[in-house]
Amino acid sequence: MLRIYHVTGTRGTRVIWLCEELGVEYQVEKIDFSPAYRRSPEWRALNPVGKVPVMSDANGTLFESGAMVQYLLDRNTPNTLQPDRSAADYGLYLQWFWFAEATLARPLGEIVNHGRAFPDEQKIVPVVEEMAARAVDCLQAVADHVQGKRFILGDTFTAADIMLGYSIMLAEMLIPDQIPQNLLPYWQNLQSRPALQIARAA
Ligand SMILES: N[C@@H](CCC(=O)N[C@@H](CS)C(=O)NCC(=O)O)C(=O)O
Repeated sequence: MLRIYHVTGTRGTRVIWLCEELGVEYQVEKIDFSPAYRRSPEWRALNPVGKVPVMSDANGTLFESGAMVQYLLDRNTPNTLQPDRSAADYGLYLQWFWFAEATLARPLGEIVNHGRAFPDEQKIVPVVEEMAARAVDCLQAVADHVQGKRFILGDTFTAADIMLGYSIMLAEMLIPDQIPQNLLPYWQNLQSRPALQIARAA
């Protein structure tokens, strides 16, 4: 059985969303998100850097959400959630898939980390503002690319939308007033998917 170790609202949302879209069976194991538990030997045995999510199956354990998504895509073929490797838009698909976590989620993660590490009076406001500005640049790049399209590759929903969708969800939580207006139709379109609604509630 596929197990997804998860905390509501965190990156395991991507993995649950994908399983729902693909019809893959899974079990959610809710974990204690306290720093103390995430530092415990029990949790570090599953995720050596103390983060979530973790996914396990008969083959072993993974602790990087994009790798989990890619693994599930490759192990559950045929599926329609990634273009064929020979397709013209395969490179574009890879770009947005990776961009979601490597470039867009990075400054957002720094805002979260800064908030956790420094209490209000120690917060360095220009640092947070700089990270927000970097995230907005990324959101704008997504918004510009999806203008006039339903999904990042056009009419076809792919796992790149799942990767991006979670990062946009994170941006909405952290910098709600700075989401570019022309990103909203795409984001609303993603939010209308039942699979995302199930994943957000999990
Ligand atoms: N690149 C990793 C990032 C994992 C990550 O940062 N997870 C967050 C929750 S969504 C976390 O556990 N944060 C706690 C911390 O960094 O202390 C992934 O995509 O799995």
